[in-house]
Amino acid sequence: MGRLVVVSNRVPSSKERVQPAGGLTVGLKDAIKGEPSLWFGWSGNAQGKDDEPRPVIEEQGGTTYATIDLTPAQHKGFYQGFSNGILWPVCHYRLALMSYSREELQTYLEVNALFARVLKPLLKPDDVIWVQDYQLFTLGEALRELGVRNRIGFFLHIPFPPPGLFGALPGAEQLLRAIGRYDVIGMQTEEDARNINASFEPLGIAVRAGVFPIGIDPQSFLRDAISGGRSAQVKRFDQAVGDRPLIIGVDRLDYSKGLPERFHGFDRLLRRFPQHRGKVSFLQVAPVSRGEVQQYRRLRRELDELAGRINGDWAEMDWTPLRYITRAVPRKVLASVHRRANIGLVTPLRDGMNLVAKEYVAAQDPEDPGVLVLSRFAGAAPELPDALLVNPYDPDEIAEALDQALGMSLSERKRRWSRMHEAVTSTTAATWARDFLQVLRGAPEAA
Ligand code: ADQ
Repeated sequence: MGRLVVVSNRVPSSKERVQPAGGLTVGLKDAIKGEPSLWFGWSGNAQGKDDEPRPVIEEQGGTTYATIDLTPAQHKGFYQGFSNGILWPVCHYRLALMSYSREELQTYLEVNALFARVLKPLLKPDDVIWVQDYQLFTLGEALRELGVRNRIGFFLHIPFPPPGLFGALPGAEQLLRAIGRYDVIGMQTEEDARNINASFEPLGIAVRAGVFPIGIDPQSFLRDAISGGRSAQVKRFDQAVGDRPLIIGVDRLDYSKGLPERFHGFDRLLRRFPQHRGKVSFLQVAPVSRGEVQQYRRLRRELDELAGRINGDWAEMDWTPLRYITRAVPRKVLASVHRRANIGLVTPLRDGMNLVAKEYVAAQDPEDPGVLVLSRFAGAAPELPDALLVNPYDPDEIAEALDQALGMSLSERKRRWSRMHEAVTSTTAATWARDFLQVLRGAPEAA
């Protein structure tokens, strides 16, 4: 069997290779374990020179990592500009947040072509190539144009919007034709697959996207949730919260995650259901991400103001309603706070999957599980119908679900949790990678 070649925009740093943080790295680490593999992509360094880059090659844990630096102009146009400032909002159904620039599209195409040129000499004839995510829509086509005949698969971690919405992006047709050159295309949900297939149809693109929902490693998250409880940070937190009910939210600080609406939802809970005042607290961890993009800076200001207002309105001398942290928190600490929390509050306006929802379920104590309040627009929602599903745009609906969760009987909590737990342990990071690679390896060779 040939090697597995993974290509993603960012290659995990040597620390992340040992202790992966996000879903993509966890899932892929599992996939590359025990088979010869190569992982290729950007090093994370944006101070590269203008000459054609030479990849830096490292071996670690049986995998070869090959990385290149980007120049400041490539980083700005390809990564910050076209990927995060244009494709990200469009794919999350937020056309009005896109700031389109033809130059940035050009840089995006150039960096994808550059990836292809640097990768090609590293390939062997029987390798299978698995390309990850929206930064690399056109990499497969660029490889084909260089004469690469290997099987090439593509997985999209974020949503794919309906054809009319994606079609409003200038250059959409060019991107769709490029995506259509992959041998296997994977999406998170049925809805995403329907949307991209409907975009392919009028262009006569024959390939059809399939559904491969990503998951977590539930056993390892549960272990972290249990062992994290012994840390001093968690003990201090437990003391501060006491036996009051706790709501937890964990997200990158991103406008797709519905954070202002969620804060308003918590505010409505306290306004409309006074029995919870002075009791329930809400911990939101939201590490700043993409701080250089204007929309993200604006969101941060909005949340700072809202958090201040909510605490100003409701706090008492001995009770802080909202704890809001914009720094990263160690994974074990987070896992153990998930276990302690009575409610996991996950309300993205749109999300490819949302692994936090699955992590919350995995971390629970089966004898006294908490309740998941989940947006119906998260990719995880169709897999977790036993969560309390809400429309994340409606703070009143969020408040009502929180009130319902706070009053839910132990038997109902157990019933809902055990079905969710079944879903989280049957679709994991490992099954995601295994299922995708099985289809890719079985695909006919490029003509
Ligand atoms: P993200 O948008 O990053 O991922 P998510 O799926 O929730 O969203 O994954 C985030 C990961 O980072 C989780 O494992 C979470 O625990 C971790 N994390 C978040 N905040 C953290 C913090 N403060 N400290 C430590 N860890 C933190 C994208 C898509 C998703 C899709 C994934 C995987 O947007 O929809 O589910 O890829 O495909």
